[in-house]
Amino acid sequence: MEKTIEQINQEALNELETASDMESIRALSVRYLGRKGIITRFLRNISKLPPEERPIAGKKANETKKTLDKIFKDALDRLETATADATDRIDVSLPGRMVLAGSLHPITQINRLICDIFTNLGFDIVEGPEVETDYYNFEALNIPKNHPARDMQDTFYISDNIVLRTHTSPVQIRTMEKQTPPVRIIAPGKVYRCDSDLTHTPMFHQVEGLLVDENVSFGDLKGILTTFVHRMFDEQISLRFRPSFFPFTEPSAEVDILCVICRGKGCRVCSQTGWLEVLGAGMVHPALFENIGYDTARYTGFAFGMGVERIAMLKYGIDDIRKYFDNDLRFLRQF
Ligand code: 2NM
Repeated sequence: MEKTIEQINQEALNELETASDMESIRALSVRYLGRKGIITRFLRNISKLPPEERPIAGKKANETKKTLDKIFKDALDRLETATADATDRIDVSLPGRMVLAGSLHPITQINRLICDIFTNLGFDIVEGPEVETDYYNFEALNIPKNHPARDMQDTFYISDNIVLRTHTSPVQIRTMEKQTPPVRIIAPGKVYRCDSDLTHTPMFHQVEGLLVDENVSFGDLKGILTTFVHRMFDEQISLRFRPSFFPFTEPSAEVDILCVICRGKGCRVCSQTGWLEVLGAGMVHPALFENIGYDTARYTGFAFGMGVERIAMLKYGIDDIRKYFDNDLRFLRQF
């Protein structure tokens, strides 16, 4: 015996109960209402019924088809909004996403600190080319043709006459050529030397300073450098000026500070001397002024130079300069 339309309707509703996803509801809709669906077939078979039953059976079947269609569509709609709700809702219990903040490289930080100290003392910052001529890197600085610093072992040569600057002094020469005294400048920047070990890298950073005016004395130099060292390291730290030699200054000195590690007792960092070298300095050699055309009877000046990596190593107690160039975040994040 054929199923009644009521039975078919009930079966469809029962099946809908167990359909949990949109895919199975759509399949159900096709199975009952599709072109070859159960209800569609039922409607076609109505013509086989006795004529007096046809109108009522047809009416009931069409009504069932309409209500089932609506029930399926509603069920699909409900599922759709439920899924959309779940995706769009903000889960306030989720942990936040960390914003990763970068930071300045320790060498950049120390370089800026050095520049800040000298600009506060009235010095201007000047920059110049890293590829230099033999004249500006050596000749104008009174470094003679046979000087070991000119050796291929120490200097990167681009060609016979062109080098990577081995110090930032060429910047000071270029500035003096353009400017009459008073000159009060510092020259920060990258410099290059054929050298690589625990305390040397082929590229490092320097800050050099120059002050030229009438009546500039070694006492002025001592005052400026003492103030610098006190602001950079410690207001109490002792300094000593030790005689030295540079081709571009006369007299020349190296500046030591009492070892920041052992406070003078002697340790591995200061090689048991109790002192650490932080700067080179001196009174500008008159030969430089003659090269530039400054009146040596009227003007005197002092100059100094320091390695930024070395200052940073002493300030932070780092024993291997290469740590600054490894880009190991475990190292860099400490600054
Ligand atoms: C040093 C030590 C002593 C220096 C000299 C000059 C210049 F170009 F003006 F003459 N600039 N820097 C100088 C003097 C640098 O570094 C250890």
